[in-house]
Amino acid sequence: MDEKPGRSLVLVKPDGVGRGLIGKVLSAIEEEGLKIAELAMLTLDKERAQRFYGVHKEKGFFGDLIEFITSGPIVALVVEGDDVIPRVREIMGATNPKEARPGTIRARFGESIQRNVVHGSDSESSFEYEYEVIFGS
Ligand code: 3AN
Repeated sequence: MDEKPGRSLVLVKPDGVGRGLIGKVLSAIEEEGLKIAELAMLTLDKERAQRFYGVHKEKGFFGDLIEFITSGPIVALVVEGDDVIPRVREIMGATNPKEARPGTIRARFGESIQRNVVHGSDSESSFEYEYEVIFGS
């Protein structure tokens, strides 16, 4: 029996939406041969943003991160495909755009470790959690 394709929760963050980079992110995903299965534009409130980034709540940058991710609309995607989680992370590049491999989304468009245009799930369990926060009731 064929295995179900994996899923990753991808966000185009407020910097990416504000700078007109939605299309570039969608293209990079589609050109990788991955499928966009769900798509929504929304603005996170503080409570939902804090839940989304719950694993980082003890970090010094948490307040800034919440401020930033709630600063404007985001585009949330469910991306499907084989090995989707590492493949999305590969096309996004490292968290810090200065360390991101040339050609990746963050290397091309990221301005800083915070303003790095995109988010992608780092594991299947993160996907399940993030999907519930963003697309759940
Ligand atoms: P990634 O999104 O690459 O998985 P995480 O999960 O370590 O990175 O961090 C989540 C988000 O928190 C990052 N996308 C970035 O916006 C922000 N972040 C991570 N580390 C820092 C830091 N040292 N200073 C400011 N923001 C950070």
